[in-house]
Amino acid sequence: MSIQNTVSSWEELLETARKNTSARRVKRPGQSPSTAPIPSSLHKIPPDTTPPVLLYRDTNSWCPFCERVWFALEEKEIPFATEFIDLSNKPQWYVDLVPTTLVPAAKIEEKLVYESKDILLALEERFPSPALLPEDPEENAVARQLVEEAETNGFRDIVYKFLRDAPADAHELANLQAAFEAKLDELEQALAKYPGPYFVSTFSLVDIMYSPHLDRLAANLPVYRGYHLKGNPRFPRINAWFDALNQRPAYQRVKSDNITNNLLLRRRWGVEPIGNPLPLDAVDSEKIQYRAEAAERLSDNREVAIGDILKNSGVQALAADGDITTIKEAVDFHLRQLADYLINGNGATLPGGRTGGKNSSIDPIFAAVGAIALAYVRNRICAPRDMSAGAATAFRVAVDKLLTSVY
Ligand SMILES: N[C@@H](CCC(=O)N[C@@H](CS)C(=O)NCC(=O)O)C(=O)O
Repeated sequence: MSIQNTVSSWEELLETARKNTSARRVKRPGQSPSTAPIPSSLHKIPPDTTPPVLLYRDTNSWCPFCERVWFALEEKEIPFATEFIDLSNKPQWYVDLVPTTLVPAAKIEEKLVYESKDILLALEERFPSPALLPEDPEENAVARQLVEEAETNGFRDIVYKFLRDAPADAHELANLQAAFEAKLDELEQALAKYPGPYFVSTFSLVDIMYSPHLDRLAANLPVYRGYHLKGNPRFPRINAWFDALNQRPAYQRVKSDNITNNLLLRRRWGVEPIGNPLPLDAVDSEKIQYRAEAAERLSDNREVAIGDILKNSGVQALAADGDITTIKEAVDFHLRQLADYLINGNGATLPGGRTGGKNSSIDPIFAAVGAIALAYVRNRICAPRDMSAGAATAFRVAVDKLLTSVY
């Protein structure tokens, strides 16, 4: 049997994947990012009309402040367009346009607004329904105050100091931890003031202000500080708040996943892990819509994925006489096997390597290329830049499974 015939073709894989998920993205040939999400509300305006909001955000979807604005746009179902700004090489027009030169910024019906908090308030003013601030005037004032305080109460400074600073000794680390816990105690108390899991009696901009930061902390503290926020009995309300947030479809669209957060802290901020990454979320990885979304993304964007692996993973070093034809074939095969496993392989016996069977010989170069390609994409996938957090989790779980059968 030829290699190509042992798993389905890309066309077959894409077709099956699309039958199992409605998730689609726009392709951006030759640009970064190579695909972009389609706002869930875009169908509300006629095709080819300009949406009322233009969001300027970071290319990698790592920016927690951009996440706030995206979260609100999705909650309020406001149609919007996105302009991606490369923060490592900001275009001069952006620097000229936005006084702080930071992302996010937005044009709301042509009016420029910057600073995530101010964008949230401006969106609320222009698109009041569904409301993300309470209707009751008293509670509305409390919520507005909490939104302001989220920027001024020292929360970010204190929590990220504990996460990112390299303390001189155990005493200093203990001080950073104590300051961090005291700050979270304040949030815990704030969450107790109104009935229900949120900061006020309904989901609001206050939750949006805190969510990207608390999510990153919950993912990274166990790995970088050996400290657990999720399941910590000191913070029952924060934990109930996480659970409530996770029920919101808009949050599922915009949030990142634990592994992306873990990798980002090491690569972008140079923080050294002291523990292993969190275990992958088994629930998300088993859901067919996430598995299909991951397979759809991989199949639809395969050319970019394969090109990236060939260029950046190190597999080129295995090419005999510099000829990458067989290397490319091996990468292509293993990625198709991954897409196939995502769609068809939940719980099934693993397919085995290229040859299989105990009397057949394994081609070690073919297997090595497969192992490199799979390990590389596992840590390359970034949620939600490339796919939703649920799909990225399903993707990584499937890769881990396949890596057990490469040789
Ligand atoms: N206070 C700002 C903070 C925005 C911010 O720090 N954005 C970062 C990305 S996470 C940025 O634009 N960095 C680029 C730079 O510092 O030049 C807000 O809430 O919008």
